[in-house]
Amino acid sequence: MVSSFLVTGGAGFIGSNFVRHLVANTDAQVKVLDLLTYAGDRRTLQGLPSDRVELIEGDIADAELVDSLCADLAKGDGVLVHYAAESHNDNSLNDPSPFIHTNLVGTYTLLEGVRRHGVRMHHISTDEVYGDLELDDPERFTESTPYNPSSPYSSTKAGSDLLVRAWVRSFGVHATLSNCSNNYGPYQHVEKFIPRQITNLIDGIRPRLYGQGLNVRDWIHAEDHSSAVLRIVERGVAGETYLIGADGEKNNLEVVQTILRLMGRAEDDFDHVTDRAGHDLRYAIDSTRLRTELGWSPSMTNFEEGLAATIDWYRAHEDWWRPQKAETEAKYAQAGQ
Ligand code: NAD
Ligand code: TDX
Repeated sequence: MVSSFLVTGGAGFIGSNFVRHLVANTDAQVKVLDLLTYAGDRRTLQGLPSDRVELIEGDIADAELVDSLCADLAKGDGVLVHYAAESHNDNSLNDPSPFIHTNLVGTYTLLEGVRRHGVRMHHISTDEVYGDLELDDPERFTESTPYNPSSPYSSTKAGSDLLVRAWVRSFGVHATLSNCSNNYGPYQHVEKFIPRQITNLIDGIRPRLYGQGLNVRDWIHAEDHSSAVLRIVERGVAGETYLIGADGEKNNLEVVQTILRLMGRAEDDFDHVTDRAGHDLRYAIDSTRLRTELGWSPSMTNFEEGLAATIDWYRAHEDWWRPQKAETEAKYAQAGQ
């Protein structure tokens, strides 16, 4: 059992879900390193026990800070789990620079910290590094699919994965990697597809579908992503990559129609808007390796139930998302979206 974790990006969407998962399922001490960018919020960690979870506000590219946190981790045989990233494709099309800083320079800085202090690391990545699939492609992404990223976001995530692999091979760093499909659940920023549409409907605005809505995403609940990451930390083989997915392929039109139905609206009550530049057509994960080698399986496999619970969460937590909503919609309006 791991007794201490340093979770980068733990005040963001998936990282904070992982911190909650650790608190509920382990006895570990958790430090969160988070810069609290527009996507991070200390209120996301509210209610967690202060004797187990500590938030350190700082940049993963701050070498001195990272060095001292890695030195602390080394004393307690702790593990660094790296979620921090600039994570939104649309933002990366407007301004790639923070993506270069955090996803590439930040990951490099962490790798040097764990190398210096002999600390274990798990690197969180995305299925987008593999590019996209045709709608009728019978193959899904596997651990051996070649990298072929499309956007500034996915190319910097791909670069961060390659840095981790190089530090494993060249310097013997003890790291594992995972590439997960699209997450949904509580605490996701309102810029992302599902929370944007739910909060639009709460505000009486029609959902906004890019293009024809035929792009396919492979949805997994953030809680299942967390259980998979903990399983990899506990049983994964150093140097290896595991793909995480829950067989949840849906096109965007189906998702919008399900949200509309669950929120009591007509299924055609949405607008088509300007498509995303370079929009990836389809992502799909084959997670056989994680299931057969590490015995993991997802538990929240009923998408409609998970979506209904997520809608309930956004209805009950308007105080959490409201401060970001107007600014986010103003940015989309400027882009014709
Ligand atoms: P998010 O944008 O909600 O959260 C990112 C967090 O990182 C924020 O709290 C932010 O403040 C923090 N951060 C940003 N730059 C930082 C820096 N320089 N130093 C320290 N902290 C910094 O992102 P998310 O959706 O929770 O994604 C988390 C991770 O999971 C990312 O690595 C992302 O690539 C990966 N991922 C996301 C998805 C998805 O569907 N959202 C799917 C697969 C993988
Ligand atoms: O208003 C919208 N309308 C719309 O049709 C928005 C915000 C999005 N979309 C479409 C674009 C995508 O096809 O919905 C799909 C999902 O969009 P996002 O939520 O922006 O996610 P995506 O681009 O698929 O990337 C997500 O999954 C992989 C995360 O944001 C990444 O961090 C992760 O790596």
